[in-house]
Amino acid sequence: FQLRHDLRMAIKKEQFLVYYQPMIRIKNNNILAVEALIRWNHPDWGIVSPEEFIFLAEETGAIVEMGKWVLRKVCSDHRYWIQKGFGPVYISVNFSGIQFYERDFVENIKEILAEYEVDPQYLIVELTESLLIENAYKAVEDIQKLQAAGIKVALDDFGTGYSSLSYLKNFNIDIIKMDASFLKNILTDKTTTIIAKAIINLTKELHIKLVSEGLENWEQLSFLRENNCFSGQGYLYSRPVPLEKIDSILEKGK
Ligand code: G
Ligand code: G
Ligand code: MN
Ligand code: NA
Repeated sequence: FQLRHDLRMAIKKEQFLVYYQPMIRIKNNNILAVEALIRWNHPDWGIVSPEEFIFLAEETGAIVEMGKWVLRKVCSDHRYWIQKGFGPVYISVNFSGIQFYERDFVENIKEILAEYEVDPQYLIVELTESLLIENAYKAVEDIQKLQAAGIKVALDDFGTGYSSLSYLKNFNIDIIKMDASFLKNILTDKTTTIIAKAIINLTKELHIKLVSEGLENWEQLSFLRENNCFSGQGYLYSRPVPLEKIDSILEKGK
C-alpha cells in the first residue's frame, strides 16, 4: 500500500511537522506546557493525521526513527523559544509501546536532550495505560530512570483502559491526562460527572497534576473551575497549531 512505502521516505524528504497544543492552567489561563503532535505533510494527500499512520509506523518499526526525529525537533524548538525570550517551555511528547519498549529508550532520550542542551525538567513523556501493563516491571523501572534524569511522566488517555486506580499505586506518575470522553459527557451524564469529580479530587490528594483533555466549551470550563481542576487542553483555547502559530500564542502569554 502506497502510504506504507511513502512513510519510509518521509523523514528523509522532510515531510514531517510538529504541531503544538497548549495546556492551560484553569485558574489563570496561563500556558503550562505544549503537547507536540506529529503531522505528515504528504505531497499528494496534504496534512495527514497520526491516526492514519502511527500504526503503520509501528508495524514497520519506522516509529523509532520518527520518534527520535520528533524529539530532536521539539528540542530545537525549545531552544528557539528560549532565544526568542519566551523562557523555557515545558513540552509534552507522546510515545507508543513500541518506542517505550525499545532497549535504549531512556538512554536515547537523555542523549538527544544532551545533544541540544535542553534541561530534562522541561520534557514530559506521555505514556498510555495499556502500554504500562504490557510489561509493568520494566515500566516501573524506566519511569524511575526517566524521573531520576529529571524528566516528568504523564499518563495519557486516563480512564479509557481496563484501569485505572491500580496504576496510581503501582506507577509513580507526575501528571494525569483525563481522557476527552469525560468532558464530552459531563453535561449530559450524571455518572460521568461524579467520576470526573472523583478523579479531580483523587489526583489532588495524591499530588498528581491533572490535565482535562477535550476542553471545547465554556460549560466544560466552568465545571473545571468549580471543581478546581488544575489544567485543561482543547479546542476552546487552541487547536494543535504549527510552530508559527504557537509562537504568537506563547508571545501573548509571555
Ligand atoms: O493530534 P491528534 O491528531 O490527531 O493525534 C492522534 C494520535 O496520535 C494521538 O493518540 C496522539 O497521542 C498520537 N501522536 C501524535 N503525535 C505523536 C508522536 O509524535 N508519537 C506518537 N507515538 N504518537 C503521537
Ligand atoms: O491521544 P492523545 O491525547 O495524545 O491525543 C490528543 C488528540 O486529541 C489529538 O488528536 C488532538 O488533535 C485531539 N484534540 C485536542 N483537543 C481536542 C478537543 O478539544 N476536542 C477533540 N475532539 N479533540 C481534541
Ligand atoms: Mn497525548
Ligand atoms: Na489523551
